[in-house]
Amino acid sequence: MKRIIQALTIALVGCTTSSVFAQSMNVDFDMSNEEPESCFLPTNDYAAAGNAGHWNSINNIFGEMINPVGGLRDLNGDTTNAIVDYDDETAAFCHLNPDIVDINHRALLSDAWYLGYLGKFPDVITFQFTGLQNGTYEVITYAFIAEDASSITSIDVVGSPEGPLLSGGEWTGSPVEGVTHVVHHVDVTDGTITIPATKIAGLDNMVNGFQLTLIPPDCPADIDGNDNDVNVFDLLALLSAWGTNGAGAGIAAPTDVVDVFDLLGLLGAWGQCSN
Ligand SMILES: [Ca+2]
Ligand SMILES: [Ca+2]
Ligand SMILES: [Ca+2]
Ligand SMILES: [Ca+2]
Repeated sequence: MKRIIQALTIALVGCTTSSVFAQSMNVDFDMSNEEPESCFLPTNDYAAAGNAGHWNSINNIFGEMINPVGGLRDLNGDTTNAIVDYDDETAAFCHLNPDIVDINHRALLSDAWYLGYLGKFPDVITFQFTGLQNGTYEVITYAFIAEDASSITSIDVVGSPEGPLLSGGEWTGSPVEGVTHVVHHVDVTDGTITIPATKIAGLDNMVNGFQLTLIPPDCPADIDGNDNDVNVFDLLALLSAWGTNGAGAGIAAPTDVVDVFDLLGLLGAWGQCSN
């Protein structure tokens, strides 16, 4: 066994692993470029209701949604192929929410794309992410206006099991599901997530931003690096733990020992993990 591991290790010189699921991202519809004294971009340590990490500032020039040069950045700040856009004529605004004291909550929730303002803007706006890596995503949509607890917005994520969900109500000091935001899940097969937002009640309605999380598939054979890829590194980890209760023992029963059934399970799952 040792010799096999040594041979495989030698064969691997020059190979590197890479994280293939680095496509989780935070998006703030953000007017900090135009009104820096009132509106801000959240800091990277701000998780809101999702994950902390880089926040993309998506601003507005004459109704055009302006994405970062090269595409949206993931939570690490690395460029992805994804962009976000919308389908209608509206605008983004900055407005002060004196009730929202926390600077990062304010940074996310005080600037937004408007819909349904006294008929000035459409009652339905559809946002769309394109160029995403395929997989299962959790989608958090912020649709909240602190000044108007009667403002209710319906958010749908096309293809999600949850369907349309309502967002709106009283500010309580922190993000609350169903008040400041809603949570959907969706399987992405063509790189696209489509999110219609509909005014239900209130004077004006706002969509403040999004958090997308690519959910890693359940992949018990991915025992090395948790990179959602079953490859020779996982095989090496399994062989290193042969006969013990170490890495790979749980791929196949009996789950307290790494044996040939685990090896067969790993080989059967070879390649990219998928849902
Ligand atoms: Ca902002
Ligand atoms: Ca915002
Ligand atoms: Ca792996
Ligand atoms: Ca086993």
